[in-house]
Amino acid sequence: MNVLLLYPTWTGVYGLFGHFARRNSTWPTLNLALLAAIAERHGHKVAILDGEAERISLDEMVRQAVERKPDIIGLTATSPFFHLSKAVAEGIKSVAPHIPIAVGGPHITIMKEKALLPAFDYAFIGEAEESWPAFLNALEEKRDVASVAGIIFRRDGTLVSTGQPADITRLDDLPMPARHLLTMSHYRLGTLRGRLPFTSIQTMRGCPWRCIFCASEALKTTEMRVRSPRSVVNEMKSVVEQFGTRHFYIVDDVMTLWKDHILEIGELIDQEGLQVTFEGSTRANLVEDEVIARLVKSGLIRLSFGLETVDPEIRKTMKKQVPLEHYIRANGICNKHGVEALNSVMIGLPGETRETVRATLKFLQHAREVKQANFAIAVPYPGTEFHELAVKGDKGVKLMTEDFSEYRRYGSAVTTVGDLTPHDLIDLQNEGFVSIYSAPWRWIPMLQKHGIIGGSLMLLRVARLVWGKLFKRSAASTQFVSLGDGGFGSVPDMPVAIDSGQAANSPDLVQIEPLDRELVAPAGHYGSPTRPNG
Ligand code: B12
Ligand code: SF4
Repeated sequence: MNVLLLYPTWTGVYGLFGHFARRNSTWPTLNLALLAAIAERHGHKVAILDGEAERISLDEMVRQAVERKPDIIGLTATSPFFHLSKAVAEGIKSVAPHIPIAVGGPHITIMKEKALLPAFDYAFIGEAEESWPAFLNALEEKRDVASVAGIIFRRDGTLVSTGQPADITRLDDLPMPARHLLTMSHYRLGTLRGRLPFTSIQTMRGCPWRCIFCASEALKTTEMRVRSPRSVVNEMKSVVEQFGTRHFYIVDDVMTLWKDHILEIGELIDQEGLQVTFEGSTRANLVEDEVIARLVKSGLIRLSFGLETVDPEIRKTMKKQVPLEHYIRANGICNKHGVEALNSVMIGLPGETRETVRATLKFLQHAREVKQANFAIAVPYPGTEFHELAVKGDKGVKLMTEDFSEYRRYGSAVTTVGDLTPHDLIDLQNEGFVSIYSAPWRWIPMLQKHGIIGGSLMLLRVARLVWGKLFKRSAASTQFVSLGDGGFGSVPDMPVAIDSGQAANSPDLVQIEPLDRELVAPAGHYGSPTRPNG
């Protein structure tokens, strides 16, 4: 079968700043590359059209897709960009209605039948490493696809759902993502060391926590699976040899969850003599001095953590379970070892008021260890507890729209929170940006990361916001977004350099709240059942 996988360009919705966001960081589509490798393993001929990397508009993507005459097309979708996959599918169907179109990804897993719009023929639920090849083989052999678990499709006008797909337990058995189908030179990530050619890599799946703004439960990510460090480092080695790419973004939800795991990866990188750098995202309570010191030797250059808010009540409600003090300490550890630390902050969680937002900003102004932060508006993505609260209007949060294309984090808000309207939230986001970013001594790292043109645009943004404030124009009417950095789940983000001063003394750490259940490490790798680090 000729399989064509499409990744529609998405930063376009952010306008001119989206252009610079993409210039600063362009990500490979890891899921489609993995599904492509699996299809190739089963003897299918696969191509990937990455609209984001190749700078292909939606219309052009439709044209090229139809011209290639594939036997089946596959699209992926997150909630805020589902409308783009839908637009591409509709475009294709309008000129080539006979080409079957499948869609998968987090949005489909969460929305299920509701996502099977007329332009799509098949919707894939959950992890598709088994269902995808089984489906392709059935289609090719003209067998009934109803025998494949994990899909939804229409038959004689009614929806057929084949239930949950098989659990993917043995990550080591999966092939390496088919990066040879991507133009690897297009993928770059802005860091303080420049725009590094990079690729993403996954070393484990899952996260045991259940923050209310994260779709962890709906995506079943609380089921932990882990790859062997050997297979991870083999993949890194092959990427270096095949493509010369030496920077890796580890897409694990919590990169330092099991320290033995990540330390062993570091150990093997060293044993192999791989000259690589890597980064990832974690929780501040899982940042330990010795671990970071060790990982830096193997190439760790950046860590991201979600600080979110300083308000104690909101922190309780959001269920992140990381005491605030850990952020000061984690940033301090990163600074000490020369690791770039990105802190993400959220505005608009349940309980938010002007005062709580300003308290967070004040904290950031005084937390001298924190050098970079970005300000996102909290979005109640479907499948999250936050979404449920907002739909019901609980805890002072009310959902204003179910139009997911508005579910961006920058220059767009979809809830009211207490007295704060969506416009107030956008105003506060801009105010936060100005408050932190107008200090000239914070501009150096920004220029370092975004270059002269990108940096100037940022300064222009600050100037326009200040101008808007001076002349009492609503900042919400100028819907700016910030330049991309590529921190975890946060593009386009503008990391804000907050301070370049000396680290202050960290307060004593308080004990981390325990998980409400025992966490068992996946069998075979790390000995007896264990709790995560921290
Ligand atoms: C790395 C990452 C990013 C990176 C890279 C994205 C990329 N190009 O690959 C960046 C930083 C760019 C990013 C951006 C965003 N992200 Co993000 N991201 C992730 C993260 C951490 C890992 C994704 C990944 O590679 N997983 C590994 C692959 C193998 O798994 P997978 O993508 O789920 O794919 C499997 C199935 O879904 C299915 N599948 C997927 N597509 C298809 C297609 C077909 C045809 C089939 C058959 C099957 C199928 O099969 C795959 C194999 O099992 C996830 C969290 C997570 N743990 O997954 C969040 C996550 C996907 N991101 C999320 C969000 C919200 C965003 C943003 C909207 C943030 C923003 N800026 O506003 C943007 C959206 C970008 C976009 N184009 O859609 C949410 C999505 C929630 C939702 N309701 O859709 C997630 C789930 C985080 C969370 N827990 O809430 N993200
Ligand atoms: S936000 Fe991070 S820690 Fe919280 S549930 Fe999601 S992945 Fe886990």
